[in-house]
Amino acid sequence: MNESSLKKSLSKLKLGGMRYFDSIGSTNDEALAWAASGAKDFSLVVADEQTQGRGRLDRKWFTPKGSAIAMSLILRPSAPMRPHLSRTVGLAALSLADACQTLGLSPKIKWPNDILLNGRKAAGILVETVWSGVEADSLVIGMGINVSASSVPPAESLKFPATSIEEMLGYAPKREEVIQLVLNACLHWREQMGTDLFIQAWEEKLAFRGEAVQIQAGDEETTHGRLDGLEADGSLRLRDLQDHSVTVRFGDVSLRPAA
Ligand code: BT5
Repeated sequence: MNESSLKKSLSKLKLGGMRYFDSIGSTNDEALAWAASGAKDFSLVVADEQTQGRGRLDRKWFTPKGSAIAMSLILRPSAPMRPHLSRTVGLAALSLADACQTLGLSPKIKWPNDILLNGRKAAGILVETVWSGVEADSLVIGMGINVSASSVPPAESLKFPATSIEEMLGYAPKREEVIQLVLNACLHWREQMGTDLFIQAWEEKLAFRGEAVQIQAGDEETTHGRLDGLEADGSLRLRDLQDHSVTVRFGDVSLRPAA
């Protein structure tokens, strides 16, 4: 992938703008700065390599040269989208899942922000907001996708096992084609963001649905329960051991199958 092959693949999409980097610290940092200085809706930052790629809570995200996708999409929320901004991570997850499915894979969404292939993490999402007072001026959807096998970090550096599209498909698709699939799916799901169908589609793709899981949120005690589904705002719903409904909100949450 290079700037011109990417531009060619995305030529039919109405992007607000595009910035491509052979190497960058973090595409989310670039997109946040661009959004704050007036980037148009649906502008895209893509890099071949990230040297300071970030996950949640500034955890490191590994994007070695020539093997992965690091992209950040800037959305300026329209009036109908505004009441549903808490669903933005779902928009990203459904877009990534659709792209994987089009490639012939069977993705699952590990709530809130991971895409699993065969139970292993193949992509991560980091949504960040540019605020204007109390209003969200724009959203930056950062997506990191392991395309080639060489994008997968060493197992000993990970808390959750990882994989790549190549490991699952037997070949590495062109990264610019994967980006095109993700953006097309995003255009579709963005229009549906306020609908019940959106929540249903998101719910259907959840990993561990109906299974026993444990949730660790920050320093709080671990919650044990069965993964039930999603609330209207995209929060996760569990049934605890007493069969009570428990809502888990977004944040520093890690979801695991029950030990
Ligand atoms: C995430 O965080 O999964 C969000 C990752 C978002 C990355 C994109 S790339 C484009 C944009 N620019 C950025 O700077 N970021 C976004 P979290 O759930 O906190 O998971 C982070 C953890 O995933 C790390 O602590 C590692 O254990 C693991 N990890 C790091 N690199 C990985 C990779 N390439 N594949 C699988 N797991 C990885």
